[in-house]
Amino acid sequence: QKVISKPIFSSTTRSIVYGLQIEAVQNMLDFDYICERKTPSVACMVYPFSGNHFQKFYWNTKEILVPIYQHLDEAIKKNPDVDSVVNFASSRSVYESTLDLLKHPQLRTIAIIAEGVPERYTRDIIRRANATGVMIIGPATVGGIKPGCFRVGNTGGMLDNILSSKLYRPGSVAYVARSGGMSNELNNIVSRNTDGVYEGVAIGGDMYPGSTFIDHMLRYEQDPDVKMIVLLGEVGGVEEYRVCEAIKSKRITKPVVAWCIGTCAKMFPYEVQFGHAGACAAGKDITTADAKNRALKLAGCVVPDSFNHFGMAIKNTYKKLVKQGVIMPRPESEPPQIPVDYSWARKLGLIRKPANFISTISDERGDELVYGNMPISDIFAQSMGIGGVVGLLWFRRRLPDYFCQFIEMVLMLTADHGPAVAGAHNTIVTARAGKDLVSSLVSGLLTIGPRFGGALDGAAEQFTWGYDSGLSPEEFVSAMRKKNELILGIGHKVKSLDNPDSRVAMLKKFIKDNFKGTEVFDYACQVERITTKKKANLILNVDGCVGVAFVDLLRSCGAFTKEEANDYIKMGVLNGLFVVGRSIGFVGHFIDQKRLKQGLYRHPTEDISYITDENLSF
Ligand code: Q5B
Repeated sequence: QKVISKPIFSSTTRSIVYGLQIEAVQNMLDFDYICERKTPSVACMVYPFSGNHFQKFYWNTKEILVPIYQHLDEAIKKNPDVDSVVNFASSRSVYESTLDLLKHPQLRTIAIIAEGVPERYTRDIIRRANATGVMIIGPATVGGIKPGCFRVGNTGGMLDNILSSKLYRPGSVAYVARSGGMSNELNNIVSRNTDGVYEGVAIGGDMYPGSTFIDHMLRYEQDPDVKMIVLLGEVGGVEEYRVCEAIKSKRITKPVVAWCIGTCAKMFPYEVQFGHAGACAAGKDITTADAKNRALKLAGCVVPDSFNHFGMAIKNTYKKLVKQGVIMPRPESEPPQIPVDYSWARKLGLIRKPANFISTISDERGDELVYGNMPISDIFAQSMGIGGVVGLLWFRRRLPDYFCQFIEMVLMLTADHGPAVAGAHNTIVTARAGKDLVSSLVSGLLTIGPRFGGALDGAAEQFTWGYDSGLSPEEFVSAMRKKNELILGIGHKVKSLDNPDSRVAMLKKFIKDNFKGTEVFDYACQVERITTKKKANLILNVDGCVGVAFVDLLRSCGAFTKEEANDYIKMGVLNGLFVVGRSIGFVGHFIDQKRLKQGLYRHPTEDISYITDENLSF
């Protein structure tokens, strides 16, 4: 048995939280604030798996930094005012960490939260702690709470619970129970029937708790501010008998209201193991809840007939003490308000805020990723392919099969056009300058524009304008000439009537074989007949062919209204097809250069015409 008669927590208690329990620390700091503590009860945290750093917490609305130390020794050295630890280490590591904590005489109270700590380890911890007079609370507990002073981790639950049970200011009733659930119940019962909780400890549900009912009740007996004691025991173990002995030997003289839960065990035809490891009578009559309730009553405790009357028993005892003048109820004061965390308030539906972003194409929040309105498993089940995915993510709708096939055809045909084209060249030069994949890819993509690969949107717009304005192909060509503008989608550096672009031939065939309407495409082909008369390379190129075909697709496939089709043309989405397709090739060129271990590229000077100021004249 421990002989710790002094209070273990006060309004100046400072603690170390062992483990990266951010939420629990915030809960402790919120509790401190509503208790009107001057300093935070958490001095620092210890987390062996990261270097020293700071963690941000709220102190009411202000933000404060709490240090996190990698090594306990340093945390102790830097915080000489700390005497308590809330140890959140897991059942696997709690033994070692607690032995480490016990090496520091500065630490007087250690709460062990972990469940499932092997009994031989707990017993060794108890032996060592008893030898040095250290109070152990737990394992398998939330810890304890002392209103106005200190809260162990999450004891007392959410802030609204703390407020409704008035745990922000001390009352006159001290209790001891087994677990967090039981102590929460007591916080509620005590606050409804008395002037409130003075201190409450949950010793934990294991067979061998680090401190027992009697350890805390003897402390309460010594504390002049505790006017009555509440004990909530349970079936299993003999700890309650030690309380009986202490009452009989007058080591406990304050009124005790007690109850052992688990009286229903007798209704079962077999031995019942309740939720806690120690909550089992194990075939011994004296460890049943009924036997212990009888013994507690015999010893002089107020023991009700059933748990239903527990609150009333507490109330009557409290009232008697008030009548006797032992307890003088104090006027209530309002606790300071703690702002609700944004995420929590949102969850409760207390606040609303306009979103900074709106997004309509995908949603990753549920069990399954959704593109458009379609879970990705359906996309695979229906073999929608990359064309179907583009349809969902770009246009938010399911496109007809031939539309999807056309998209895939474009991506495949534009995937690469050799190392000589502007974009591939840039990617290669960048890769050879030692840059990474993304930099090399981006340097290639940045060349895509009205002259190279990025003429799809311009072509779509120009040809649609000509067609919709009712201009004949001849009138269109001369209108463009008058405007001094090149016709986008017309012309190629190497392809011509004599050296036709097979990609364009394939596209033309697909368009004619599958599209429901080909008006703008046909119009562009008529323009091509005129431009190629001027020069054989002024063909309808790959950009132009895809651009105009897409206008026809949008207008005739039945999946878009005319307005939607026109909007997409104006929006400039079609170059995206070339960007996506050609990215495949650029990545290939990057890999190729790296694989071939190509060094830095320097352009040969003989290939540059150096022009001096003297002969630079117009
Ligand atoms: N003229 C493509 O020019 C090129 C004219 C024109 C009216 C035109 C040029 C052009 C529009 C942009 C375009 C996409 C720069 C091309 C692509 C992907 C690629 C690339 C690859 C791949 C070629 C000679 C005479 C001049 C000009 C006149 C030229 N274009 N008139 N409309 N569009 N096209 N880009 O051969 O009287 O002699 O002064 O800008 O659609 O990028 O493989 O390389 O997959 O990677 O250098 O296929 O056509 O011709 O500039 O010497 O002009 O024709 O006004 O007339 P060139 P220039 P004049 S596909």
